[in-house]
Amino acid sequence: MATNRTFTMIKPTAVKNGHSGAILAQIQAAGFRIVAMKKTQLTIAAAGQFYAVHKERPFYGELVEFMSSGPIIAAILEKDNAVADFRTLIGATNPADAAEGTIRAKYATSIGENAVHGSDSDENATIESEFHFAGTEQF
Ligand code: 3AN
Repeated sequence: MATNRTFTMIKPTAVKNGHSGAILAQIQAAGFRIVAMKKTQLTIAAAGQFYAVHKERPFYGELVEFMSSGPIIAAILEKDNAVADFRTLIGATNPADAAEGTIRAKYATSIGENAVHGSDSDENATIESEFHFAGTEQF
């Protein structure tokens, strides 16, 4: 997959609170093109696999439980410098540290329930995109 792509999920609380439309509008206004998108719910097993890289971290169990607690919106996004630019758009992991106007500053309710996921590298963007989408679902 090209390195101008990143992967995102709108997390369960943000979906439940009705912020999906506003978040997607902000993502598109920032110049990202939607390559693939779906509303889905992760099983505990799937969330555990997706976040396996965090297995040893103290918040792993809480993270897996939260991310499987309700529907999410998963999407692949395309833009020059997608991974870095998307992380700038969403802001810091802890919403208390997220810059004003960023998606997490506006919609996150806590460090765990922080509104959106954004891939942290081109390599992980590819792995995470392939976790959620077949090639035939990407346009
Ligand atoms: P980011 O999502 O900004 O790359 P990571 O990779 O450090 O941040 O963490 C992955 C996810 O784990 C975060 N999006 C957040 O939901 C959760 N998380 C990170 N740190 C904590 C924490 N201290 N307590 C609870 N959940 C956390």
